[in-house]
Amino acid sequence: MKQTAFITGATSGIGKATAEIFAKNNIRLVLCGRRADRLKALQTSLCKLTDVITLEFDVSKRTEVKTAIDSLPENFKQIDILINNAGNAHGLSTLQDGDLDDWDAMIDINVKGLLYVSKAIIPQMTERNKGFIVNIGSIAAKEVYPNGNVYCASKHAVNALNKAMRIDLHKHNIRVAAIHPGAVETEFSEVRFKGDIEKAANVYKGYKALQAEDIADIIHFVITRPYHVNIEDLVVYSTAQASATILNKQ
Ligand code: NDP
Ligand code: 8X3
Repeated sequence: MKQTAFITGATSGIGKATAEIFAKNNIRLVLCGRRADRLKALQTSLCKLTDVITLEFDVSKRTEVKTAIDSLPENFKQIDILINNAGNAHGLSTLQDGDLDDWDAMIDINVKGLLYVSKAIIPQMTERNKGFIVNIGSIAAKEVYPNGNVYCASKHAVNALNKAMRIDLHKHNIRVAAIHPGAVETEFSEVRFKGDIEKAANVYKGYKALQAEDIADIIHFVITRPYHVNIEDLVVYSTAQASATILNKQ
């Protein structure tokens, strides 16, 4: 029987690339995000390869999450693979100069959003004693770098929740994995710098950054190991990066 994956943040970057590799490998897809036009476009291109449905909701809005997941048609209610990927950084400044709305957004989306989606999907996994949850953390989940403060805190929380899921769910035969990328060239920096394209582009200049497809490929590797194998935690850098702050820029 074909597996079904539920991917948050499928409209861009890592989530979109994951949807594409999953579709090529015959995995049925529930694609989520707030931008309906992008969800539609992705559905139109991937439905040639696999069954695809889309859910437009904001992960940080509790009732939206529940209503969207409850609305899944009967033949899409069994989720075999949950990819908790939706997330972003908002701003890059010292704590004393931080913007409270940015802090709320990062904590609400990266932490509470991941929890709301997981809480809605886990019960059908524990009931079946089967499932896979992949949490997209970050090198910011492992290190705190200058001006990263609240984003790093939100990703440290993802790291903690990944461990908590392992502890709580392994007895239900559910696999849980976290992938922690260094810099990946996506829309991430455009969001962090609030649409300042030039500032965002600078982040990826002077070296070959990871691409969304590199992470998608690793996610696909992780979910296709034999069922008794659980890769719990992976840090992935480009060859040019050695820590959150050490980059071999030319
Ligand atoms: P992108 O900005 O390209 O993609 C972010 C995705 O998250 C979009 O699809 C966006 O969809 C979705 N999203 C954001 N906020 C919400 C929300 N409130 N509700 C629902 N969906 C939301 O960035 P990446 O692909 O790079 O980021 C994916 C994940 O990888 C994030 O968790 C990020 O923290 C993490 N990461 C990124 C790294 C990088 O350097 N790029 C490195 C390490 C980790 P929409 O706007 O349509 O809602
Ligand atoms: C994204 C990578 O180093 O900008 O999580 O925090 S970094």
